[in-house]
Amino acid sequence: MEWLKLDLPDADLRIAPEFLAVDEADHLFAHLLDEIAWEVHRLKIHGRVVESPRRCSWIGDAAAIYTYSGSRFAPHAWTPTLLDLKSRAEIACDYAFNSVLANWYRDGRDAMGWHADNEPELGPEPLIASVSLGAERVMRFRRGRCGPSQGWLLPHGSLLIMAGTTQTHYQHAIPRTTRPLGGRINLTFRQIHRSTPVAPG
Ligand SMILES: O=C(O)CCC(=O)C(=O)O
Ligand SMILES: [Mn+2]
Repeated sequence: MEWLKLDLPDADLRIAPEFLAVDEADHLFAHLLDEIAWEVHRLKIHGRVVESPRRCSWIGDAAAIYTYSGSRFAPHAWTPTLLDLKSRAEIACDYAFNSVLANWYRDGRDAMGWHADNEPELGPEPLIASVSLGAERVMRFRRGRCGPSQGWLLPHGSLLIMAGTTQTHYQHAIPRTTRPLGGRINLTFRQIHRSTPVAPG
């Protein structure tokens, strides 16, 4: 499997464009569309509750409780398909995962806003393995909250690793596009080290 390094200072970004063969990626896309319990996540952004502009599902080991964008998510159980893909991502990355955030972008209007995956339960230098299936979308990175941004296309069947200090120095986003596009599923495998304590009261 060939890895390409994406050139950003103080980040560790590597992509295997052909992690999955096209036929397998096609099959997985169709299968996961059905198999995953897709939901609208309610997120707190700048103090306002908003609905995720895409469908999501938090899946993993029972203890892998994740708090992001002000909401706490208890995991759905692993499916056989996702467990198999997790093992293959673990071998490719030489890292262990206990959870995955699945996102389904139904078309170019679905998106993900600027953020860093820097929640405390991910640890200081998380390694996140991101598998993309379906329509190619651009993922943009910017230094801090307002640096100039740079984008890469994430191909069908690719595996992107975000590691080291990537989340410390950069934010990333999947912007909306008016290009007529089909659906895309993205799976970010993560290791949750401990759940965030529940606030008293
Ligand atoms: O859809 C993607 O490629 C990125 C998803 C992402 O950034 C996330 O799940 O935190
Ligand atoms: Mn992210």
